[in-house]
Formats: sequence, structure tokens, C-alpha cells
Amino acid sequence: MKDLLHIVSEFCISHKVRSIIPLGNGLINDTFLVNIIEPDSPDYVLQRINHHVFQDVELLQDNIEKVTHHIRLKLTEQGANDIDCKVLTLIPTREGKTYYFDGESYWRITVFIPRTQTLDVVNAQTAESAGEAFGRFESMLADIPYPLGEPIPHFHDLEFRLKQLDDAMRENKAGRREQVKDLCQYVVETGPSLAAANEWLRNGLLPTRICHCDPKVNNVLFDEDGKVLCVIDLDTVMPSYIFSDYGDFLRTAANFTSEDDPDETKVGFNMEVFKAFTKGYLREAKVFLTDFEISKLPFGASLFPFMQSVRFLTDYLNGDTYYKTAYESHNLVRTKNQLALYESVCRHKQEMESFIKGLLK
Ligand code: GN1
Ligand code: MG
Repeated sequence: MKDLLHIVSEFCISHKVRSIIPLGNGLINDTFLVNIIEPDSPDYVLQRINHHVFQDVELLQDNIEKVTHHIRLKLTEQGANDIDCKVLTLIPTREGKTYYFDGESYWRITVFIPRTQTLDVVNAQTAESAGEAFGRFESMLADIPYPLGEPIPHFHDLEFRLKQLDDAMRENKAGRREQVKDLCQYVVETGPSLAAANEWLRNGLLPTRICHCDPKVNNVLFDEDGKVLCVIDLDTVMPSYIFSDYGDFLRTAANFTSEDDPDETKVGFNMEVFKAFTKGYLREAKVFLTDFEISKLPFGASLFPFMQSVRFLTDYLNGDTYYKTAYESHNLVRTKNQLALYESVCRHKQEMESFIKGLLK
């Protein structure tokens, strides 16, 4: 606590700290609640940023600063109430930066938003709210006037991920290539049709958008009554294509089972979650999406399980160096699970397309 108190004292907080305790169960950053004695002061969230995953903290914090500033401006223009519950407030350091480097770790502080909850699974109602939250987030950022950087370069770039797979196959670091020969062949043959998205970006059919890029349901903040407030965890916010949030949310939330269930018969695309999420998402996002982007949303839903299978398979070939694994074939199990999901999504393409057309009528 003494060391953490010292960190807090580097930020512009004049109130007295009662306690600093761990908060939440994030896997990437370390998070603490800074409880303040004075009742008229908010509490704070202190985070140590994982600079092994996020190597350019300056760029990442600069992104978050621009994004939260722009959203605050939008909410103010709209005359929104409770703005401090709908966008994060960054506390500057005494030197006027939004992070503090103690010689070893990077730290940041935001205002704690009280009386809120996050969810780990969705039903139709919460999926619709989550759709609304991501749609509104992107919509508010559609006209952000400052350029943002990529905290993880090529994060959702399928051509790049296929290239990484190709390298992994050639290098065969873990000696597992022979075992997954057929899977690799399937992925390598299927990849180019999905890399169409890269082509659409290059030829201008797809605009670059500011996306959240880690659109898990537990990154949506709800109030105590279950009303959606905003999206949180802004570390991966970056320029990308529109499929990043739409497709990756459905990849995690609309699978009937978890991404590492070894029983592929349980894997499948949950159309109820798809419909609810899409309804909430388009309600907010249709004002800025182009007709082409909307027409390709079902494609986006198929792209993400496929891209994730490429990433898992690559890590399997490399000897499990990126994703945490609990057993030897964990990444292989995940690969097959995500390919099964990809195939299930593909089987629902027409149904998805007619649902979206119906929504827009
Ligand atoms: C990683 O660790 P987690 O769940 O936040 C990964 C995502 C993947 C996901 C697959 C920075 O996210 O892109 O979709 O695993 N995040 C990073 O489970 O690589
Ligand atoms: Mg989170």
C-alpha cells in the first residue's frame, strides 16, 4: 500500500486515501480501487498498464485521451445527463501527463464510476444493450478530428495473420506441423476469400473507422438497474474496419459454448443473440455506416471466428507463446472450435442478410 500511495501522490488528487485494494479480474492490467476518506470526493481506479502487451504506452494513452475528450464533447452537445458515468475521466499527473512511469511500470488513474455492474454472458435483452453501446461508441467517434495510432499494429489484419501462420508453418518451432497438416491446408485455402476485407480497405470500399477492438460483453458498463452506460477498457481502441467490434462481439457472445470447448458438436452460432445485438447495434450505427458496410456485416461475423482460428493455430505451431494454455492441445482445441463456429456462421449467412434487410425497412 505504501508504494501504491506513493504512485497515487504523483497524480492530481488532493483528497486523503483510506485504502487501495485490488479490483476486478482483468488478465492484462493490474487494477486497484483507491478509496477516498472525504465523502464528497469520488473514488478512483488505479491501473498498472501491461507494457509487454502494450509496448507504446504513450501512444495508447494519447488515443484514450483523444477518444474520451471527443465523447465528452459529443455528450455535452447532446445535453446528456450524468456524463461522468458515460465516459471515463482521466486524472493527470502533477507533470500534466495521463500516465506515470516509476522507472519500471506505467500507471494511470481514472475516476471510479460507482453503482455499476458488468456481465459475463448475454441474453437477448443484454445483447441488444451491448449492441447499442458499441454502435453509439463508434458513432460518436465517426467524426473524431485527430488521428489515432495502433497500440497493437495489424491487430485485426487477416492478411498479416495469415502471413504469421505461414511463417509459423515454415519455422515449425514446436515440431507440430505434421500433426496439423490438414487443418493448415484448410485454413490456407479458405483464407484468401476472407482476406477480401483487406482488398476492400485498399480500394476504398471500406472506410477506416475508430473501433474498440476488444468488444467483449464484460467491457460494457451497466448501471444497477441494468441500463447500459458505456463501453470501458479502451486500451485497444484504434483505427480498423467496422467488422472489428461487430464481428468480434458475435464471435464471443453468439457462440453456444465457450471458445475452448473441445466438444465441437456444442459449437454453433446463436441467432437469437445475433438478432438482438444487430438490432441494438444498427439502431445507433446506421446513421454513419455506408450501405456497403451494412451489406457486409454477415461477412464480418464470419471473418472473426476464422481470424481467431488462424491466431490460435499459429500459436499452437509456435509452441504456445502468446495465449495462456492449460494443457498441451489447448490452442488446437480452440482452433477447431473457432473453425466450427466459422462454418456455423457461414450456414446462417442468408438468414442474417434477410434479417438485416428487414431491420432497415
Ligand atoms: C485476447 O485476453 P483477452 O481475452 O482480452 C486477445 C483477443 C482475442 C482473445 C481470444 C490483446 O483477449 O484479440 O480475441 O484473446 N487480445 C489480445 O480469446 O491479443
Ligand atoms: Mg475488461
